[in-house]
Amino acid sequence: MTGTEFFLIERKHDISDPRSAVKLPERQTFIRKALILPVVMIIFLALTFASGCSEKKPQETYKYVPKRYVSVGFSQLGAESDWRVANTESVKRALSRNNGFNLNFSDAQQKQDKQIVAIRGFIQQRVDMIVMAPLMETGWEGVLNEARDAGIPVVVMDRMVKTGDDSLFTAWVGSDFYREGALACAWLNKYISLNEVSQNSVRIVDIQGTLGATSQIGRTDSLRDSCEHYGWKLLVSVPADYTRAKGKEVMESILHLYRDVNVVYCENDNEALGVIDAIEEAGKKAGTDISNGEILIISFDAAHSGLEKMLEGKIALDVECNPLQGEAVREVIEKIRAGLPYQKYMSVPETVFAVDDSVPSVYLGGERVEIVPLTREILDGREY
Ligand code: GYE
Repeated sequence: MTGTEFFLIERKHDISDPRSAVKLPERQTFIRKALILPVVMIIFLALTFASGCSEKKPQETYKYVPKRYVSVGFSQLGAESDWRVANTESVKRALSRNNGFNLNFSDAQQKQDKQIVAIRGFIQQRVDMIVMAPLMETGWEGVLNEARDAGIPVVVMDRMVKTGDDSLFTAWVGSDFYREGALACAWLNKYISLNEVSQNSVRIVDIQGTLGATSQIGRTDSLRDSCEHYGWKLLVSVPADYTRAKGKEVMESILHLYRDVNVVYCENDNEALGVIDAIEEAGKKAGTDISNGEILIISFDAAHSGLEKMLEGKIALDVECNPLQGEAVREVIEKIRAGLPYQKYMSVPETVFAVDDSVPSVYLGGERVEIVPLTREILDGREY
């Protein structure tokens, strides 16, 4: 008799008469035997199922695998200017989640100690990479050494860090600030010659950026060199922290102290806006006719707000400093992580805009640089 038959007989008895003719010991044997089969079947089915699962495993292409984002700590120095805001947005766009990044952003509000605390925080979080736009050049050795000890590469953006050891940072993306200043001065030299203004009648003031920032150092240095070279009179250099409010405040005092100023060299657009406010409030005019009392304004950044003032005739020259550095930063990060060769120092392309077309180009160290007369169409087509 097979197990199956036993089972069927027992079931028969059970159904017809629960207290059936089968005696108790026999009945227990029946029950025990009858239980064997389902237990064996359950074990068999379980084993078959389990082995079936393990056979399928390699084909499971749909299994959920959490995406690995590259974690980046981004220490931005502040939000002092239109340039800075555009720069922050550019980095946020490039290092977005869609592009595979997990960005941790920190704004240091123009304070170096805040920036150092933020970078230390990124090191503690063990981020994959650090991007920093340093407030000033000096004072970074300590924290950069800490990043290096933790094995975290650092990409410096915009301004530079000055350390005794360039291997403390992995790459830099930014602009040549001395060159920007030299372009502005080369244009001014040609412009005043064309307008038959003698070089030694130029009385210029320098509204500097944040002291100790690479952009300030480069732009200030090239103005000083050019003043010496062309014989322009540099009346005074005053820092205004790259802000409109400070630019206005500083220019108000300058207008009291130096009544014959005829050129203002503003180290960024926001300062230039403040300078224009002060000039107009003093009943003077920002323009290009310096022989007739107008004050000629030179600026840097070519932000939308600055170029609008150029279309109104109030800024004569604006040397672009391109804040859209996010994509270059992303590229270099990806190369570093992939172990591919990359350029350690990278600059972004920049244009020089002028209020009119009288100077079509200038020469700098043998290189011809085009000067673009600004139009509404050009301005409306710009990204920032
Ligand atoms: O010109 C200014 C900003 O370092 C290039 O900083 C940057 C400068 C920029 O606040 O607007």
